[in-house]
Amino acid sequence: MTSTPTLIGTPVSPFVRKTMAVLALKRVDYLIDPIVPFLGNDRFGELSPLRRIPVWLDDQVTLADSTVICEYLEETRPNPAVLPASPAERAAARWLEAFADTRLADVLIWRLFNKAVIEPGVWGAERDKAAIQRAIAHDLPPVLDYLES
Ligand SMILES: N[C@@H](CCC(=O)N[C@@H](CS)C(=O)NCC(=O)O)C(=O)O
Repeated sequence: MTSTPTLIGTPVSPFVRKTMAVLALKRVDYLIDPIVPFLGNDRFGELSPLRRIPVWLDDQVTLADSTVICEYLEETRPNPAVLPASPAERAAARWLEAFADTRLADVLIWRLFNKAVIEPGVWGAERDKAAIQRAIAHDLPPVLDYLES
């Protein structure tokens, strides 16, 4: 008998939510262990050597990257597909994913959410309003313009 897979990571993370969206589209049964990565214990460090979420655990694999997890889900559960059929459209979809995982995440998670929520809420630092304003006014518009285009 196979055990129910587990997704480790709080849905506050967009990388966890990306993986949850693919799991929902594919109607996969799984358990969620909604940990906050900064507070993860030694066991978390063993499962996720970069100490990042999400982590996927099933009878076959332990994976600690959302893109790798989603590709694994696509290959092991091909219907319904989340990627388009043609190579060009698949590549375009993968590029949007890569852009979102890097530049969009850098601005939204690290420059904005980190300054507005994590630093004051988790680490007790003073909220850096100038940095937040800079991210909203300067860093975010070109990223959203590119996605709109
Ligand atoms: N490339 C990774 C990035 C995951 C990532 O950066 N997750 C953040 C939460 S949004 C995290 O775990 N951060 C913890 C840390 O940086 O210590 C993926 O796609 O899974």
